[in-house]
Formats: sequence, structure tokens, C-alpha cells
Amino acid sequence: MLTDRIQDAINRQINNELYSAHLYLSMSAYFEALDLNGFAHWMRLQFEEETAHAMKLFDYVNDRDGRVVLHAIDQPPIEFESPHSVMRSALEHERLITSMINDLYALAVAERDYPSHVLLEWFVSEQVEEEKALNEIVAHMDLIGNDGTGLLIMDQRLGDRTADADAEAGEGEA
Ligand code: OFO
Repeated sequence: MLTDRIQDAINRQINNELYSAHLYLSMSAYFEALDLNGFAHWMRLQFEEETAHAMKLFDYVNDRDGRVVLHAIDQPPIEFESPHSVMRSALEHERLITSMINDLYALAVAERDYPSHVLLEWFVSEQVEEEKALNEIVAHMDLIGNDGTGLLIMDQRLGDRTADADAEAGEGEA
């Protein structure tokens, strides 16, 4: 049985993950409009991954005999300055999600909720991967600057991302 504090906090995190999915789908739509299909593909997989994160928490609350409560999801940004600024915003967003996961983990420690620890350890590790993948992409985009050819090479690389390689590679190691 979950305590009310843990249940409320996990329910909030379900919404945060669903907002992340919404945000990345909006970023995918932006890239589609620019015909940067590799970036669009990468963001679409990111959307799927965030939906899976939300469902992992959703299932966990139910498994612990809790009650999932969903809230409204905010509208994500729809316009961005440039492909570069999209990836920088995604990195900032992941840093924010990391701090939320850390707070949730600290709450599970304070409440001595060991099953939640175990679940949240997965999310703590996942955030390391999320930030690593985006850090690398942003670093590469910093290097290419305004070079159009570099952007197209990057688009091709991101288009190689596979769903299975998500957690490990992020940018697609193919
Ligand atoms: Fe769910 O990890 Fe990104 O936000």
C-alpha cells in the first residue's frame, strides 16, 4: 500500500512524463515541418519512450493497490528558434525531469518505501542516459554551428536511432 504522499507524488510524475511525451511530439512536428525527418524520427521515439515511462509509473501505482489520478496536460511550445534551440530545450527539460525524479527518490527514502526505491532506481539511471544522449547531440550541434551540410549529416544519424537502442545510445550508434 502506498502512502498518500508517495501516491500523490507519483501521480504528479505520471503527468510530468506525459507532458514530456507531449513536448517531444511537438518537437517532432516542428522537425517534420522543416523536412528534417531524422530529427523528427528521433523525437518521435522520444515521445514513445516518455509514454512508456508514464505507463511504468501508472502500472506501479495500480500494482501497489493505489489509485491513479490524471491531471490536465499543458500545451507544449509549438514554435522554436532553430533545430539547435530545440535540442538545447530538450536537454534543459531532461535536467528538470532529473531533479523531479531525485525529489521523488528522496521522498521514497524519507517514507522508507523500499518498493518505490527499487522502481525509482530505474528512473535515476534512465535520467543519466537521457541527459547523456542529449548532451552529446547538443555538443555536436555546437560544433557544426550554422553549417547546413553538418545539419543534414546529423539528421541522417538521428534517423538511425532504433527503439531498442534508446536507453543505451540515445543518438543511435548505428
Ligand atoms: Fe522520462 O525521461 Fe525524459 O523526461
